[in-house]
Amino acid sequence: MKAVKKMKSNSWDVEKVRADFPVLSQTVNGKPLRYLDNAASSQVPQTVIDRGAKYLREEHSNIHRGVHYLSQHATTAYEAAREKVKRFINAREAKECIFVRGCTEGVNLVASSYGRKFVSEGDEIIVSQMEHHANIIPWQMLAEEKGAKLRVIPMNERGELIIEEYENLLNERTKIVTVSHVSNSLGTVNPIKEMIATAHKFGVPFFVDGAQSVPHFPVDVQDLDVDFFTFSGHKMFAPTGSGVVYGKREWLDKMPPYQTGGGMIRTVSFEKTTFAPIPEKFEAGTPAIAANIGLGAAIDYLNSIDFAAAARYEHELLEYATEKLSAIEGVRIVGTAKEKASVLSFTIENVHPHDIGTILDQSGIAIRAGHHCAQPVMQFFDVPATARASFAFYNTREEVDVLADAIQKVIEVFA
Ligand code: C6P
Repeated sequence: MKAVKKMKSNSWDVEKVRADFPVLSQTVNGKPLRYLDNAASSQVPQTVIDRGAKYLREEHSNIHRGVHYLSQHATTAYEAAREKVKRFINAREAKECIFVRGCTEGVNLVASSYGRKFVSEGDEIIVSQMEHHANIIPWQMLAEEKGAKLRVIPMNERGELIIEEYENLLNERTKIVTVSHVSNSLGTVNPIKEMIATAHKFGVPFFVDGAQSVPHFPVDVQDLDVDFFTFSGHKMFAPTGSGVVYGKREWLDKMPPYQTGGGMIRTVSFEKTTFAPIPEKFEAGTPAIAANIGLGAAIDYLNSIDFAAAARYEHELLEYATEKLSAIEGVRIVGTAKEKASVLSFTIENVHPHDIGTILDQSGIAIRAGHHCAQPVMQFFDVPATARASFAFYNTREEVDVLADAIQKVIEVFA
């Protein structure tokens, strides 16, 4: 095994951080687990596990409904988590942060609710060529339903959006632009602040799919001036079933409910129903209480570790991995944008990505292989699938070395 070089970010103590994540210390197939599938789901620190367990053991009850002790206690914990989200993304107010099951539900909520109110026949919706299916299909269905048109921002061979083409797509028929902050299949970090400013010149709101950005660097929704922003808890060290869609109040107040039922009304009669204000208007039914309290605990965790230093460390790790894999003959890196985060997609000549994933698993290395729910990206690069290593701040150079050695062995096996 190659020697582990010292990281440039000497402020980051990766071994100390790894000790916070119990899952990382196990062996898989007789080898130490090398968890490099963070873009699919990141791991959960002990503090988040403990917070979820405490809720289930001592506080479990429904929220916003009961006058009894437990219900009030759970409601307070749930709303405290919302406050943490507000501070984490720097929303103007906590009420602009709506809890959802995850990013997919966040996109569906806005496409359905904003779309019902503001999109009509002949209107246009701009998406990008590198979107996850979750940020394509809800808009595509909306367009079909309304007789509107989907316009697509193309990308170049490096996997970067062609900004001049984006500017040409904007016009008086554009009703919304929706782009991922970071591509899950390529790792490209899109220049969304500039793109948002351009859309606003046309009076057009901007939706950002932040599933792959929020876990990797600080995000400030006011600084971005973004109209809607969504992310999933399970990719940012929180449990599955947690997530947020942020929206500016000026939009959310005007939008109709997404789902209806208990917890989101002011009055109901058989003649007419009136709705609660935000955020309740968008939170019908009993939510994922334990998961979202866990999301609050994950934010506490990120606040406790110097997240900015974590982001710098992780970025250096990605650069190191890119260098190592690029040096292996037969490996093609898919997605070579100048600005990237976390994700390293690659193919190996004459080896199907699923075989790469299966062979690496035998060495305890967890990566993802497939189309990553981004088939238009695969079509653009003319590959059926890619293998994808994706990093978090608890990964190490040694893990990258083990990955590179294992890839070399795959190549030798198929030679
Ligand atoms: N990407 C991946 O392995 P959900 O499933 O709702 O938590 O997130 C959907 C989603 C939306 N946008 C982007 C950019 C994403 O990366 C994802 C989830 C996982 O890449 C599962 S396909």
